[in-house]
Amino acid sequence: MKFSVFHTPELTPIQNAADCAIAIDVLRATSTIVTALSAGADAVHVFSDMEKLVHESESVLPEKRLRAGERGGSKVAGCDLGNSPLDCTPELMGGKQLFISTTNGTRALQKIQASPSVLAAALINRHAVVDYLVEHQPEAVWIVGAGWEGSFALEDTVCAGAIVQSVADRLGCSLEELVGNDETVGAVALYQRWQDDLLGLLHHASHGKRLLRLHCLEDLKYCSTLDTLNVLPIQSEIGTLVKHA
Ligand code: 3SL
Repeated sequence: MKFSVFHTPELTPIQNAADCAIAIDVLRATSTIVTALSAGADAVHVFSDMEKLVHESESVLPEKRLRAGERGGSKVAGCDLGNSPLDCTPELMGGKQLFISTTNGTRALQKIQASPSVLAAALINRHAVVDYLVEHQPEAVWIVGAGWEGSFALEDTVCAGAIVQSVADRLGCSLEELVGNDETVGAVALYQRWQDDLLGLLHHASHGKRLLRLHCLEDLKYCSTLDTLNVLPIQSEIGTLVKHA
């Protein structure tokens, strides 16, 4: 296995060369997708475009669907919910199709959708992602951070580092054997520095600060916790994620 980390969708090569590609948006899209599937959503459909989301979701009965939309951290008017994982309760999600569009996270997923295997990762499901990688051992693994509007995001990079470090630990191999680009070395170094204070790191992150201004401290706490949900979102068809069996 060789890991290549890309900090943003914009920095990800156009020509897909990954056997397995992983999108990360710790704050908060992939944390929300993991939580929605854990809470019983049947599937999550991702869109970068709100109009397309509304149009496509019309094909599902209103009582069977939920629309989630976020721009700039806030809920999009007219949607059932925004992008907080804390809203994804079993009562709300059970048996529903979730249609979601967010500022950056859904774009990261779209960027890698042509890969043979597409996963969504966050700190909360790091363990489930690592289990999959250790079992399947794909040759080239790309990890794409959502970032924020084209810029680097600390929280996505630290999660990439947490995944690579854990794979090295599980396989008992050196990091050198797993590293495919310099960004991967940086991601692991970031994780090694902050692994015992991930919430502290999220307080330094520009998007963490943005969410704190929007009174989302509980979201930061939730999203900074490692390995709490044993759920792996995997793409079943282009743009649709389901719980890996
Ligand atoms: O950028 C995104 O896709 C979102 O996850 C941003 S937010 O955390 O919902 O503000």
